Amino acid sequence: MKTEVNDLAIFGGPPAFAEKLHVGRPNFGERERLRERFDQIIERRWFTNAGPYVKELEEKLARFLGVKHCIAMCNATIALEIAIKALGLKGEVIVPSFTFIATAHALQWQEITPVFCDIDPQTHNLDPRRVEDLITPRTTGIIGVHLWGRPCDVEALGEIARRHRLALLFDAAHAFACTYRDRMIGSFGDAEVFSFHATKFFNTFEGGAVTTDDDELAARIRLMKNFGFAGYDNVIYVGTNGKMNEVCAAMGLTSLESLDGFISVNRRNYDLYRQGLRDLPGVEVIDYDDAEKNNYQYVVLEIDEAATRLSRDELLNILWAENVVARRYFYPGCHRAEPYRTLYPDAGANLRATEELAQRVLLLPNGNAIGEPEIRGICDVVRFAIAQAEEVNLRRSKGSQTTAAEASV
Ligand code: T4K
Repeated sequence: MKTEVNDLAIFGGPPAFAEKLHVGRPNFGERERLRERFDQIIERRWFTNAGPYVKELEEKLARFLGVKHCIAMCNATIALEIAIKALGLKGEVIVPSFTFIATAHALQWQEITPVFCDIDPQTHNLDPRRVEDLITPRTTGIIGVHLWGRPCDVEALGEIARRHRLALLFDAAHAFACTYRDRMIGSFGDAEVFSFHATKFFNTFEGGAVTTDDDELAARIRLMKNFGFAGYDNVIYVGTNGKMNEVCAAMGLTSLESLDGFISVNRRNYDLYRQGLRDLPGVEVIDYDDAEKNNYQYVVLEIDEAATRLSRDELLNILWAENVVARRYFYPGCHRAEPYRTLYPDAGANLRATEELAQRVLLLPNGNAIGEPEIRGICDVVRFAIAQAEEVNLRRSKGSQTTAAEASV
């Protein structure tokens, strides 16, 4: 327990945790089931290319999500690229800047211009009122991101897309097992893309999927993720290699069996954070709508420096020194990363909510790698640091210590 400012690790005190606590520590299910499946893969000598585990995973995911087609892929970035190409997007596509860089890169990679749109500061998702202002004759589509698993305004975006005859794709990387108006995310828009990366609540080591109710689109995507092969020696389409392998599918099937457990651990942890940080002025833990299904994977704080008197970045430094590797997803916003900041140096002028949020957001560890003692310890550090804000700022302005952020993680 820290009682004076010198106890903070940033000022030389012992860190609150002996081991680093990461935001993205992977969840995993039954080890024995996974081993059995690995043995099966070796026995069968079928390692990739639409193997039996991939097919089983696709079927189970499609059923779980209530969607006609699920095409498993090697990761969500390739899945996004393929979905974008299969939808025939070109010219300009409207996307949020407040997202992981892959959403923008999947367009730029194909020489499509990502047109960055501001978010609604309440939901952190695309603001449909701003989307319409950005549509030009070159616009071919909209990509909404269900950030933190909280659904976009699917209805408003769908209505805009229909009226302007634009494709509508959702980056659902965070939104596996979440609902919008009681319906599973996965069958909205023309297609949706999930990430099953190790850091995601449901993971396949690396992986992703495109889901859609559109038969033709699904057939095109299946071809594209397999070099365009329609059978041995028969290439009928341009394609790439987006295939998921059997090891990843085995992990996916095993993770799927523990899904309810992952959600209840995340939910319990999320509630503990909310309790631990309750009534702390200037610190808000973002809400999930309890009327919907959520995976509670992301514990997202918004830090209002005017109230805490401690900046988000100073709090980050303090936490890192204590071995809590909190993250600033998605600082500084795609528009401030290369190549976008060079290509569109003035983009920030239209992205006020994005720029403000990027200064406030801080994510804390969740998942089945951490539990109650760690969460109580993290909340104690946050409370203590904020209570000592004045003293911390004074010392830091004298520049007596290096920052944790300067040290490598
Ligand atoms: N769209 C959105 C909205 C996304 O958020 C993402 C990915 C994508 C698309 C693209 O999906 P993928 O192509 O990746 O399927 C991480 C993830 O790498 C990335 O998948 C994720 N979003 C993003 C939000 O977070 P980084 O670069 O911040 O962190 P990373 O991968 O180094 O992991 C974070 C921490 O987790 C590490 O410091 C340590 C811990 N960790 C990580 C791995 C991989 C572990 O403890 N064990 C592990 O195996 O991007």
